[in-house]
Amino acid sequence: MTLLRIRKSWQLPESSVTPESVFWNRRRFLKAMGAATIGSAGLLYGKSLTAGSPMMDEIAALPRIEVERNAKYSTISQFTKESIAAKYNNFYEFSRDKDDVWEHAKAFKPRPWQIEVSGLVEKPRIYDIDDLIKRMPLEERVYRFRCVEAWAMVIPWIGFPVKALLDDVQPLSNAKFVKMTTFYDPEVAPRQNDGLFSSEPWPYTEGLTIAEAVHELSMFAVGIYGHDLPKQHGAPIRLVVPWKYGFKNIKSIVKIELVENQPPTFWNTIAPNEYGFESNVNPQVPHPRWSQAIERVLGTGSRQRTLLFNGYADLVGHLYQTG
Ligand SMILES: Nc1nc2c(c(=O)[nH]1)N[C@H]1C(S)=C(S)[C@@H](COP(=O)(O)O)O[C@H]1N2
Ligand SMILES: [Mo]
Repeated sequence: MTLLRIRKSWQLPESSVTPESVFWNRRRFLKAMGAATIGSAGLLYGKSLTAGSPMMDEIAALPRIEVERNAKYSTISQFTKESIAAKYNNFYEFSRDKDDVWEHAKAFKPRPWQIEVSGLVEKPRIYDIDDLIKRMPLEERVYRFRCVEAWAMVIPWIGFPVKALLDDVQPLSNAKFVKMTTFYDPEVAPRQNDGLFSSEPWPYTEGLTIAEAVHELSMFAVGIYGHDLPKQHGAPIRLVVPWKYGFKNIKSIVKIELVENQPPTFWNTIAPNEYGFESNVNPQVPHPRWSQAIERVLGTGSRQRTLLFNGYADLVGHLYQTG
């Protein structure tokens, strides 16, 4: 297979990634400068990556978040350039293309924002997003990300474990699944109501088993690359489950429900044979229309072998052992 340039796991070519040292030097610099000047320094940081890009200008204006990186979950030292990740989005509420989601999301307002956590819990609650963020233990984690369409990237997320939120509401013993729902507002997300695909069950929903949800890798992200989530990545809060295909990582969540039965989900409802509820990354289980054995690394010309559970088999494998 001479077509494929298989690299050792996640050794990306220099041209396509921001070396960690550059990122961290900038952030230490920001921290040293103190809160008062972080805004303008943040602008510099964004602009220096892609000067003159309107999309990066928007990102540079987002509030910065200063948190520690959790080394246990951040074993990859180089990640995808932000200017690439922020312009290659799946967010069907706004567009079926990837490079213009950020433009179509202009009318979308991620503040004020509330999240309802309810269903089979001891203490149902409605959180204001900023209260929730203050309450939860924020940290940074550099995770692999793998879309079912066979492209991959590496992202520095900022967020907190799903388990921390569930502990706050105390699931009842008969709760078996966590169902999550995206906002529904066709006025700002016209694709939710364009009638083109009557089979699309808006709003977008996803779900996990309780065991998956409380797994140490599962997190709710509220930031990325050292700042608030841009709209195209699912502001103000989205799920990140790095061993599953991208579509499980539901964006812009307004409701989290603990339920007894496996909930219907967006893609599983549209095409159950193509998008299973579990949908763990697995090179040996092809999508019905393409192989999953090889993945394309965003922003590089290179391809590499897909890893079982997207490289997290040592951490999640026990969840799926049978017999
Ligand atoms: N609400 C909602 N969440 C969503 C999607 C979507 O269309 N709507 N797309 C999913 C898919 S297919 C992928 S690959 C990831 C992409 O996340 P990113 O754009 O932040 O990389 O979001 C997932 N979450
Ligand atoms: Mo995806």
